[in-house]
Amino acid sequence: MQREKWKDFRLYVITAEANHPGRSLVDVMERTLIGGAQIVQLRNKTGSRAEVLEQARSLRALTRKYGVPFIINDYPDIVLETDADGVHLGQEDLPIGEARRLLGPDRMIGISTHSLDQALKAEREGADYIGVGPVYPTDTKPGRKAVTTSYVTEAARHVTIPFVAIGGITLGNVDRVLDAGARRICAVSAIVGSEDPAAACRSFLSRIEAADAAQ
Ligand code: 3NM
Repeated sequence: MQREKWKDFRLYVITAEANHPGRSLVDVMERTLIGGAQIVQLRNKTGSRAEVLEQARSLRALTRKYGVPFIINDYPDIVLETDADGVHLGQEDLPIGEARRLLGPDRMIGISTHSLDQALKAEREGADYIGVGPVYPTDTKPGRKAVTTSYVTEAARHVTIPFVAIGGITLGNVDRVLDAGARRICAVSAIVGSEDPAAACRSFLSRIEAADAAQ
């Protein structure tokens, strides 16, 4: 299956335009790819469908140039229209089975989870990966209670599909998240809001690699 080949990512980056006023989406995301981002998600919770479609087209072309999978938050129709590699769902979005029916066997389906019960349900329903978070409180997804590193440890023990720790992760706390058992990290504001997104990606990757080597 085509989607199997994308599961090896370690560093997952999500767009967040509010974090880089005055700098273009494509420019900032290209910098993350130069720095080694291994999967890119377009997340636009406020724009129109037309805007999301336009951004998806640009990021599809960019990620293809770097050979990196491209995921879109919601909008399975735009996934198909732009030939993206998958969709990312929230707990309130369409069910995984419905997304699979729409997208077929070759595209990835990821879903945000905030408890082990949700993680195990996602696994049973055929998700390709899950998000585990928010590990720490974050302004990028306000109003959601932090799950702390104890959920990361539970996921590491009980979840068999790839899981990516997310939410409030910075270079200042990523080692604690890795120590708790994460091997895939998503950082948003700490990367796209950084002065130098490429350098931020390189730093995150070297921390993840160090944790791997210490295992
Ligand atoms: N999803 P930052 S936390 C988009 O827990 C998103 O499901 C989360 O951004 C979840 O790295 C989050 O800036 C925001 O905290 C992550």
